[in-house]
Amino acid sequence: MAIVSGLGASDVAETSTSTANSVSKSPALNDWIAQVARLTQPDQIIWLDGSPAERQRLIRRAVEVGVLIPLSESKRPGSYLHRSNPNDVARSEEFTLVCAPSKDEAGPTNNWAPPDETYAKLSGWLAGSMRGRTMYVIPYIMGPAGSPFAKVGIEVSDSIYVALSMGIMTRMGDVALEMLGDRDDFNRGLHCTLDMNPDRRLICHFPQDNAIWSVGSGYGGNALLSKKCFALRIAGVLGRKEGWLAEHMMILGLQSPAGQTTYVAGAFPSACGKTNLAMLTPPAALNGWRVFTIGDDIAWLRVGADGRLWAVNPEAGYFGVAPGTSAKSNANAMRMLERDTMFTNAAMTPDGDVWWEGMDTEPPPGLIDWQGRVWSKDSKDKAAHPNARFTVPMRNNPVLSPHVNDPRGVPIDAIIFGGRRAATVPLVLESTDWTHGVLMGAMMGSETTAAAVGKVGVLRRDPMAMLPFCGYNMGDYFAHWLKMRGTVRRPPRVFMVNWFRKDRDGRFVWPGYGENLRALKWMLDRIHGRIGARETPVGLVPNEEGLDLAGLALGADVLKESLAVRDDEWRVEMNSAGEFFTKLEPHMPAELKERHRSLASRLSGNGASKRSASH
Ligand code: OXD
Ligand code: MN
Repeated sequence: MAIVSGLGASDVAETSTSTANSVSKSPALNDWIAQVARLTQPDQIIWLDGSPAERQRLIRRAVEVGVLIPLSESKRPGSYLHRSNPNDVARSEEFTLVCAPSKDEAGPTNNWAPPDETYAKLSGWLAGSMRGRTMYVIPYIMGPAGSPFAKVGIEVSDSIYVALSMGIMTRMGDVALEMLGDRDDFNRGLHCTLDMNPDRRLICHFPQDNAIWSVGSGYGGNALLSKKCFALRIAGVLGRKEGWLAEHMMILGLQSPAGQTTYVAGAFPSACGKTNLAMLTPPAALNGWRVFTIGDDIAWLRVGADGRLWAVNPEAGYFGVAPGTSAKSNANAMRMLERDTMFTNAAMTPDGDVWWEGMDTEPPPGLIDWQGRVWSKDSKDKAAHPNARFTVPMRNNPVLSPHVNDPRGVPIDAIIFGGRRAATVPLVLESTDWTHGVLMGAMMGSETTAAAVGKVGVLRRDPMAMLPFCGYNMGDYFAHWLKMRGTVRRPPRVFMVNWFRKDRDGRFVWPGYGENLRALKWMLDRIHGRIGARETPVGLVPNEEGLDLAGLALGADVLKESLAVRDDEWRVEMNSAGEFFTKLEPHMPAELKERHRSLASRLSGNGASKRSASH
């Protein structure tokens, strides 16, 4: 039998210290666990069953060893605070590798290293790395159990924090072993924190082996291998092979006052408000409308028998950004976080609650910052880390969709692409057909956030919000999107949105949050053919009377600015996207280049005849 994980017998030493308390019916899984144990030599092996009693045992242990700090039972029942190593607070894109057989398969947007060399190097680091530690075997399902979308992964980890987080974020335990049965088609995820040294930190993907080896970090996006590593980078490769899409998208259901629900999937880069959008509270003037959450971060999309695109959220919990979450920005999230939540790198109040910047409450005296130091308003550092997170089961969400566990998923009528853009991109822009929609996604740019290590606020091209998560050549990824048009007979409409446009004084033009419903409502009106639009060289925008602004005191100039499409700004945008596309050669699809050229030629100053801007 081929050794799929790349753990060869020669890489491993015999160990007699490991004891397993369970085995699965899958010989391939049992062999793989034995191999990992021989390499890493844990003191004990615990197969997680996913039961509530087991969770309580793990929590007790995590508290004993100081990994979790219990919060006040009266203020945050069932909730805990975790303080990470200060060198390990965000995704490490520079240490994230796609170890496909060739560099060309990984493409120019990924860091690449040869698979054999990488397996050998990591095997060296991992040899004996779990001595004195417990190895948790974490079986999990991505997607609703029994769904044709669902896939099994097994993560092996030396981190109790990872084990507990995976119990929230996935359908974890015996349910996954049952689904796997005696088969061998599971994702093999090997995670070890080693000594948390950034010099020995690497998150490596081997798509050809359906395997991930992640070492040296305990941070969510690096260490919860179900999430970015499997459900996006590896699943993207599987999706290309099998004819579906794995995307960095939230999914929401928008119910009209008449009770009709339309499902929308939206790609936004990390920390750009996907969770807030997916849980949106409609403004008072639009009561009667309701938003229901299917997912807040990842969508797996397949073509249904009806020719529509159907989506599931493969996850079972949310790993969201805490700072900025408040009763005003996301009241549903504040309710969701009232209990049974793990917080990471939030500040702690003297009475055992959590606090973060943007919570819209005064920081209490005696606040303890995310590193455990006493904090005061005069402190120059933030009390909570800007990428402080909550990990919470989706069942806590007061607006969870009743269809979240539907094995068929939900039918998607609109896809939205949104970045964090101070200029150029209007509040909402509609594409004219699928190719144009794919181009909108491919042209996405966004200002960087604290979700990844590095400078914040720098504009970078982030196609479909997948720059850090596309597990293969980005040009081939665009081609896969174009090809989907062949099977999606009833494709969703595609829109671009921007909640983050700023005026000359640096203030946000559009009020955002719940008011974003107005843009969603316009999309629905467009989809159902109820309303016209204004044509611009780069797509369709609302007529000034097209947006429902009931109850919103928005000046005419503000509305105009929100919807403005300026040729000079778009010339810069087109050039910047064009430069990015050139980097993807020779994999950049001709059809997309052609559409990019033809849109650019419509902009004034680019040689084309000036078009009428009104319809
Ligand atoms: C996330 C991210 O954690 O995108 O979802 O970084
Ligand atoms: Mn994300």
